Amino acid sequence: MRTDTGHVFKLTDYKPTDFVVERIDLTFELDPKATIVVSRVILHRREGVGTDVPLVLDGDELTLDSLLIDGMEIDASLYDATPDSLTIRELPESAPFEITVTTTLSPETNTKLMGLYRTSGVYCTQCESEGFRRITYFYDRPDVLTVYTVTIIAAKDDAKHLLSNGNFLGGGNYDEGRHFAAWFDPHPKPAYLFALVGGDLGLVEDTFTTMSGREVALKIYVEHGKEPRAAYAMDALKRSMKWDEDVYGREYDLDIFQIVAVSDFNMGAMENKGLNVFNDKYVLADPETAADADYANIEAIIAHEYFHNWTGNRITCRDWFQLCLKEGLTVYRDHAFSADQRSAPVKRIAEIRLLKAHQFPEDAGPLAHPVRPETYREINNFYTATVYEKGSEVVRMIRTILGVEDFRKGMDLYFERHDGDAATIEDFLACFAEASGRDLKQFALWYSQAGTPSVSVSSEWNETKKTFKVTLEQSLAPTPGQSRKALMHIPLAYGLILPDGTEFEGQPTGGEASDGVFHLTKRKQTFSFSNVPGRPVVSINRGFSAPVNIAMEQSPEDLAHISRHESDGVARWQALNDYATRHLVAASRLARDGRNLMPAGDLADVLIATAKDDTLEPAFRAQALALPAESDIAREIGSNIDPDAIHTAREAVLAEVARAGQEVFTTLAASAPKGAYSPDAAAAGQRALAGISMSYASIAEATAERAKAAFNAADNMTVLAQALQVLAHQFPGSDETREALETFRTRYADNPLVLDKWYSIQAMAPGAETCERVEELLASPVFDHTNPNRMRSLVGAFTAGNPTGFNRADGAGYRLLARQVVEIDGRNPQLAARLLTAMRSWRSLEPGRQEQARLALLSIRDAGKLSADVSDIVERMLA
Ligand code: 0A1
Ligand code: ZN
Repeated sequence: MRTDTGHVFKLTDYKPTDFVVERIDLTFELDPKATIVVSRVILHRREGVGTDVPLVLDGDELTLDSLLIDGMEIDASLYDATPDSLTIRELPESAPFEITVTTTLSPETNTKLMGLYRTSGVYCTQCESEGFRRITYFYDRPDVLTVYTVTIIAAKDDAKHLLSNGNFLGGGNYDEGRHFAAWFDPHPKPAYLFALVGGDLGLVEDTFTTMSGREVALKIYVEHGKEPRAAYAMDALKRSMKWDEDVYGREYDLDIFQIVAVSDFNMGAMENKGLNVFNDKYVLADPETAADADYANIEAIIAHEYFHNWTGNRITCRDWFQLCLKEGLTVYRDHAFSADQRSAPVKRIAEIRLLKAHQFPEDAGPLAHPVRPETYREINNFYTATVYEKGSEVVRMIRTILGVEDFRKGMDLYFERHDGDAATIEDFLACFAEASGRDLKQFALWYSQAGTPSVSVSSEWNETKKTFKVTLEQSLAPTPGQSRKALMHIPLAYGLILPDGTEFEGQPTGGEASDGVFHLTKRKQTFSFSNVPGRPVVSINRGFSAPVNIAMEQSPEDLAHISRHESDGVARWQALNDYATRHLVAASRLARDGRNLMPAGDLADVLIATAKDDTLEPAFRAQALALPAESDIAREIGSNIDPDAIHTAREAVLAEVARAGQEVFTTLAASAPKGAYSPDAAAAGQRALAGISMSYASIAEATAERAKAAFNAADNMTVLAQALQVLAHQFPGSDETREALETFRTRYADNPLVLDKWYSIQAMAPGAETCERVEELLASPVFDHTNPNRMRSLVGAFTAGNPTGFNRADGAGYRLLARQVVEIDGRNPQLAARLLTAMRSWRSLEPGRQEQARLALLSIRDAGKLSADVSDIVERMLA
């Protein structure tokens, strides 16, 4: 294991390499225990670098079998090889030279799933961020771009398909039942985009004709027998390719695009040039095994990886500090794609929910970091909601500030100027500044300052003068390593809704406000409107134009006015959600103090009216009915959190809404589309509305019968999983629930991805007892501890999706996680570190739980040999 060296990498230390790589030729002789890798690299000394400077290449757990320079052995005194590096001295002054490095790997025992490993009999690689150095000694950094030629040799019966990046050069038979394939990728790339796959796989093929008329072969490789389940992914791929041409004018650039689905993968997927490797969860779908959310995820992730071909691969990052350059931008692009394919407001609502659920707590806790971090100890710990989701929000704000046209001009300039480069955030911003003539210096703080800004909003209506003033004031709390913050440029979209429900169109004075956006650039600014016919209600941060917390005293009547008249669906949902959140926070406080809760009749009325309003699309109504989660309420409360009180309050409100709207919910519960299943957004929206209504109706009836009947009658996974969840969460211990869980388990015993839903639903069942149930499931001989999807579906779902169970007052939930983290760390540090981040908000708990959490964190810290990944997280959490 690479244990923690404590070394801190700094953005300001960036320096180009001493040697320039001209090309690399790799040969792999695949074998489960002893794969031989021969790497021939041509390099030359960079101009101005002294002849006394050695070549220092990266390694990780490597042993050097042999080293040749220009085909000749060299004296042992001229090089040093350690597991982490290869240093070669006395290399030519300026002429190019070739080094030949041979290493031997054991893919079968590579449990970290970084570098070359085996999963279900398939050889596969994962090189981002620093996996290539586990294959051979090389400059494993994103600013070293070169062309790759790859030859793969393997026993035919061990690996029938031999794949790598770029275009296929040729292949054929070799000796003793072996064969080979050779690939050449003409596009210079960094090592993290290298990929190799070898295995006997099922293949789904199609073609795509690009806008310039080139035909591209599309191939998706999956386990044999699962080919029909790749049809939706293929369709999503073709739609993504077309969308990038239509919206950004970006065309695919190789003759072939390949996707391979594997069952052991640390993340969602990886954008290796021309050869994407996917977690099979994000490729495989059919109505019987995948729910609507799975289809939507597949569509989004296929698009995300495909879009990386331009934002990430053609233009890559200079160093890992710039990760958001490719990730934030590509998330922004995949969000826009999904919005175009589905309902834009519903997609935006889901994004806001996700951002607030994952990124806001990160920004408010010990793991807070800027969108572009300035230091790191372990880069794998920076594939975060901040880099990805907030990174996307920052790009979205650039679009808001510039407007659609100038934004597109900036993107065009970026593609034109930096194609083939390893670029920085400064390069990216300069393109937008130049294309629009706007100064983005203050805006750039979004990349360097961590934390979620707060904006307090107050307003003043003068009935006699008919003036209306909106005062905005920004603040940003200190975050780790950043005690003082500078003032930000915050673009806040707004609307002034008049008493008759129409919108006031006048322009304010007091600062820049164009196209319905206040540009808050000072600490405090007042925007004044005159000739306003009647007292308006402000709808602020419409569509969540800036990722900030808004503090505003708004009466329930004003919020109801917005939610009735807002023309923008997202803003309408925001008003409703704010209203519900405020109620739930107040109710939770009463529950904590053991007092009676106030009635929820007004809230219930608004929700039921929305549920009934068939001028609104069903998916929107389903979103409106989904009350803020317990974790959302906890985040709003902020400190001294008692998860049990929140649960009690939320359940009581749910029950009150359910009883008040029983009739409506009963009708809507039967409104799911009939006939053959289709994953399209409209049908999925209808199922979502029917599903949540079924859940309310069941709560009102206080029996498991309705959910059990839905379970028995279900002819697709969306309805089946929804019914199982209602049973397990609302009626635990009932006969119906026991029976349904058993039916589900036996029906899908051979389908691990579906069984993951069974694990997650049980792990998220509220209440202290779930902790024991999770332990029991973990101890089951059929549970595969080495597979990341299994671990996430059980341990991840429990820790991140079950506030009462995980935060059990006696600390048993924290101890469970601590034991798992230490155990997993020995095999797969990345996974262990990621699971541990579930404890990032531990300091906002009430004192008793805080102490239990602290003890659990200390037990990890003192557990002995920890990976760099886990030790980095645990140290930051305890700091
Ligand atoms: N670049 C990928 C995410 C990714 C990062 C690291 C990995 O290593 C295990 C794998 C994938 C993306 O954004 O999709
Ligand atoms: Zn990505």
